[in-house]
Amino acid sequence: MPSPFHYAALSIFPEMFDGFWSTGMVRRAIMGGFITGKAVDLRAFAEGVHKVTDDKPYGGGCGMVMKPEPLMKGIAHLQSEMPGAPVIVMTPQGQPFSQSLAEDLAREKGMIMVCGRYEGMDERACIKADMELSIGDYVLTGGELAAMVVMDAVIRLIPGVLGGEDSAEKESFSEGLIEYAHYTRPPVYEGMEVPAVLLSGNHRAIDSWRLETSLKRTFLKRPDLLEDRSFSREERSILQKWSREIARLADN
Ligand code: 6GU
Repeated sequence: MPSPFHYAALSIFPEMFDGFWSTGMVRRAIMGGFITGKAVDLRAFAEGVHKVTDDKPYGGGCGMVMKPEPLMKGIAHLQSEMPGAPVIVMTPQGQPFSQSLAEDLAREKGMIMVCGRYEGMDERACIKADMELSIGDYVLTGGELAAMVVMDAVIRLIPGVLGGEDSAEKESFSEGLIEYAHYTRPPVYEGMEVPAVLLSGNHRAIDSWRLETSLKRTFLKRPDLLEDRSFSREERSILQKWSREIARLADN
């Protein structure tokens, strides 16, 4: 058994992570000894009776700023527990998160997720960051949900976690196409039939039907994903078949 990967979040709302650690595949990854996960209360690193983690911005303006000292102490504490783990600051100004970044991060021995709140963190605490990440162009009330999104995408890629070894790899965005359509029993539901090829037992025919529907769905729903794709021979021949079919219809 290889040693587990360690995931930690630094937050003023550590309880937000309770459901994340205790549910589904992340729970199984922890139970199976593949990973450890914890959320650490930023307030534990704050000074004084009131354990204040935020303060008014210099220069005025509305909103509050996260004080640098608790962030620095919290990060240093987690780094001493998890040597070598990258410090990832969650902020809407960060680099856009993607499947390819998830694949890179799944090779690290763990991650320290720093979750900002309020209007942001004191700039001087950001120097500790190895990476700043955003999960998209919209503003959340804090980095916690974003940190869970990133950890979720990374943890499912850790060898052994998914069970079916290659099942994470095979899926849509890693291959650059939208996933093919899935069906399970019953064979007819409210008059809608499962495509016959899936019941045929012909695995070559099933694979090529899946590739064709995957390509079709991508072409219709996310044509941008096909723009820079280097198509396989089989994909190219599917596109040429469509092209002939469309030309035939247009010539009618
Ligand atoms: Cl990482 N944080 C916040 N507060 N909002 C976001 C985000 C992060 N990513 C997208 N929106």
